[in-house]
Amino acid sequence: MATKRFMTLPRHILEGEKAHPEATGELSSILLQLGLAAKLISLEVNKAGLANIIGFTGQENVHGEQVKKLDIFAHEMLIKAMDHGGHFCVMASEEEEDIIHLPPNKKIGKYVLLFDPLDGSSNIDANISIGTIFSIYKRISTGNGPGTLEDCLQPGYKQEVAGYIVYGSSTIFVYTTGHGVYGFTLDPAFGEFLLSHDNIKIPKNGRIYSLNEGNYFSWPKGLKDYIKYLQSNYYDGKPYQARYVGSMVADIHRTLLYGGIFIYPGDRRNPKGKLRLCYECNPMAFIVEAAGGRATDGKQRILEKKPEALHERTPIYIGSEEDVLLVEKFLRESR
Ligand code: AHM
Ligand code: MG
Repeated sequence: MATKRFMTLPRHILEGEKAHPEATGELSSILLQLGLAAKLISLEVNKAGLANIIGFTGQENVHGEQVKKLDIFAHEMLIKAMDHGGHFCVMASEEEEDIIHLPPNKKIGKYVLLFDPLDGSSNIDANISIGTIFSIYKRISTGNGPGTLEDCLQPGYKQEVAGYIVYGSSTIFVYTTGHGVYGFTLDPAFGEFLLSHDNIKIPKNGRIYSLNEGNYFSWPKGLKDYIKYLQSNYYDGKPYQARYVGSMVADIHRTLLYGGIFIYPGDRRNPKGKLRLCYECNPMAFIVEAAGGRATDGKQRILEKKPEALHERTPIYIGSEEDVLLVEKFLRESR
């Protein structure tokens, strides 16, 4: 291995591949393309504050050109970056109702790509962190033709790779193949992602809980009891802390590094919560589990849920193992 101090994302991916002689190099090539797309989306996200000057998104800029909304830009950028390598048979995006087929003239491959191009995009105007989330599966349909909806509706434990990119005070690319979670920070001068978070392990428990307390009165009783328990107890001699960005990638990134729990529950008004199983919860659960954490919908492991529909939602309790086990106990006891 090269010295960790100058481990770029491409180098890390290629060295990882060398360590697995059976690897075909396809996943490496996919990850390299995703890294490139991430840089291009990051550049555009960084310009978001200039929207008033160079033209509001969704409207014309001073050059008379149409400026795309950032989430649409990210959606189209990912498709453009990923549809020509010959690796995928089908894709699906949170921004599109149906599965996305490869253009007719492109080679069809054996992988499936699911992504949320720009999660938390309602935060853009306030300069709050947002992110891209992705998941890669192997196709289950037979033959070399286009992939199918069933290819996209696989349970999360079947993911080959999952990752996210957080566009925050810096841009960070985090991915896992299920063995080790690695984070790379984009050096804007150098234009490359450098390994900054080697083999991330989520703490066994943490001091921070993260959820939208505005929905308190609709929560299930077990969740109310759990939060009250945290608020009336101490962690390491100090009160528990509430932190909620309202941008899942940022909230999960913090949870991964500092420990604690992130929750988007089902409640009286929305029994399945808000977050999407295929685009948001499965990839985050795969990453958090690979880092030693836990993710459940309150009754079942997220990664074992069989999606019935592309845009299906699920409650999620995710983070440090002991914290998730404890909330599960509260939920069980109140049923
Ligand atoms: P989006 O996919 O429309 O961007 O919504 C998802 C976002 C998540 O990033 C975040 O965790 C959640 O919505 C916040 O929802 P709420 O404002 O209800 O707390
Ligand atoms: Mg989203």
